[in-house]
Amino acid sequence: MSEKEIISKKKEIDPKELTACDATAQMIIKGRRDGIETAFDRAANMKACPIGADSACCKHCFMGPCRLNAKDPYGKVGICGATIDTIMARNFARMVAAGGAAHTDHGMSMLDLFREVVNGNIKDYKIKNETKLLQVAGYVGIETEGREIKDIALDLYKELERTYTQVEGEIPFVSRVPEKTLETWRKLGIVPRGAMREIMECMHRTHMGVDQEYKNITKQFSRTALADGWGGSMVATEISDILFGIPTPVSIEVNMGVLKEDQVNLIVHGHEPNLFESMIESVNEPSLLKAAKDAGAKGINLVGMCCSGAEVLVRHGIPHAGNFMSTEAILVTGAVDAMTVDVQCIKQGLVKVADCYKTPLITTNPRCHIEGATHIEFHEHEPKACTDEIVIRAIGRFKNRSLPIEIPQIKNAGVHGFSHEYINYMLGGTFRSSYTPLNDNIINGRIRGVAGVVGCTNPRVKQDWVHVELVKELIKNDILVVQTGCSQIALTKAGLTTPEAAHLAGAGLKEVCETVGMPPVLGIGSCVDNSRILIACAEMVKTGGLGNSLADLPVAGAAPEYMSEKAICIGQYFVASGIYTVFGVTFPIVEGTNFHKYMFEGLEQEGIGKWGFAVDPYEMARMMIAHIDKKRKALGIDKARDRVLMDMADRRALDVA
Ligand code: XCC
Ligand code: SF4
Repeated sequence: MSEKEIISKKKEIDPKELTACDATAQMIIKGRRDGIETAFDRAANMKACPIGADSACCKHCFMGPCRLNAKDPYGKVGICGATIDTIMARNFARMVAAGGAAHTDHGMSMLDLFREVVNGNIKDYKIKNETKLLQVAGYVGIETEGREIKDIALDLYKELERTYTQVEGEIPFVSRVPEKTLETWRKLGIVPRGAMREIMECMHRTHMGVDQEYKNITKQFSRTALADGWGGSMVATEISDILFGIPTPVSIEVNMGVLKEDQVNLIVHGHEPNLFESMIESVNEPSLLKAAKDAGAKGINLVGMCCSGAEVLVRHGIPHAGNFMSTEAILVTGAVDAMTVDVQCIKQGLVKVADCYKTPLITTNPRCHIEGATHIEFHEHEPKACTDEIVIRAIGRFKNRSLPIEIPQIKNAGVHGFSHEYINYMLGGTFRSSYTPLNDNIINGRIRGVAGVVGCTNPRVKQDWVHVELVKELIKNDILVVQTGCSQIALTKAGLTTPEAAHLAGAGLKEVCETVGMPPVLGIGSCVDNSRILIACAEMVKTGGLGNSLADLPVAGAAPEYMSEKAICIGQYFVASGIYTVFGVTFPIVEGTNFHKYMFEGLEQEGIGKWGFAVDPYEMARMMIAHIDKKRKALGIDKARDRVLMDMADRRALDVA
């Protein structure tokens, strides 16, 4: 049987059930015609391993692997005697360690780049935003008055390096955590030291025969997760802002319709902004533009996907072609002349699809080679050597296009780029830029609360659908939504990131959106930019009137279609920061066990956040809204929704009372 015949014998699900993205559905159909298999097909034909899904197995030593029974979780223990709680907690800890390692390593790359730029060893990048540099230096207590930028920058580098390497003591950005939250962390013993130490200890403790008490293991993975959220990821965001600029609102286009048949189409997919920034230079290089014209192209069309795309979407308004579950599908258009990748979320399956359409798939990062892809290494000291070469190869592919092209003619518009700095400015205006108007509107009930809806897409659920339905439900109930990562692309495709989408919001949120001219759904960047959400929450607490710790805020988080270990780590740092966080798809803990109760209830009793789980978007929304209402009640602002208006002064008086 040929490969094409084998594929045609496999289970084929109607694409409309696999994805809410019409462009992706169209490409699944074309792909099947062309004999292409994607992750959607593989997911339909490979059931998730039920034991792994419950995290009921352990392979931490070779007396095992040991398999426990999720239906009778306390019926057996592993060969060493490990209980189901130990096994699940250890597995969870290692997911957090892996996810946190991905973000913190990304952050460290940004910091390496920053150091080399400041030392003058790298000339192709520079400090783009000195104001932000001064601000960040200020946050970590570096003297800036009357000092040279270079000296401040060097001090900042040294200080932020502690985020990774510090052996003892608290990481620098702990200075941005609201006092009461920090107090709770200190009491619980979860203030992070350097990420390297936390990840190392996490791996040590989860080795066979070390930590075998699920609460103690949880303590370590909370600390590891916080080293990501308030550490590695925050460094990635802040340094990227210093080097490449702070995002401000910009009109953008998403979906596969951003590809252009008469141009050289070049996709960058992955996570680190330095590669993309250099690619922007290369596609504007006159000699390369001329080469493209000489090859018969009208120009070079650079577009992003996944988080790489999200970074340049918010900074430069570069079009975004689609999220995680569209990366194979877009190659099926036949119109992609090169796909360049760096790190994270890059499916190995891309190689085969790219091969079928003669699209060069190019890896660039020493951390990520893929069998069958071409590797052209990217060096920051000479970035254009790599990106120019990629453009040349893309032009070559354009010139030799031989296969039919089918680009779904679907393009959606939105406004993205709402950094925490911009939210500050947007709501307050130039003269009173602060979070006060946001807090006021929450207190007076026009805005019921804030939800962060973030994360991946996953072929185990209908692509984009859970994100979109959840967010529609939230805004209808006056909850302002902030977004990062692949989720925001789903919402833009559904038309919810335009100011006009305000009509889909409840009356209160609609009024605020219309007054300010903002969408009810705010796209703020890539997944490391979840740190912007942490900062926005910290600002809300510091502004006053909404309690004293992050756990007091009427906010909630969700990753309705998550798939990565990074998402698990993000979820855990939100929970440890004090935020109720609901995940969809599946949750790797057996319900009814002690560890499950601890994660879903116990942590909240310790003064931080807790986990929630639901597959259904409406149920998810109900849970988040109920939590927000509970927090409003605790703050004494629940009546405000019935238009009992209360201003900040009244609130502060209440707090004192
Ligand atoms: Fe990856 Fe960041 Fe998830 Fe998208 S949202 S699938 S992690 S690209 Ni980060
Ligand atoms: Fe089994 Fe214990 Fe070894 Fe895990 S550590 S594989 S539970 S014997």
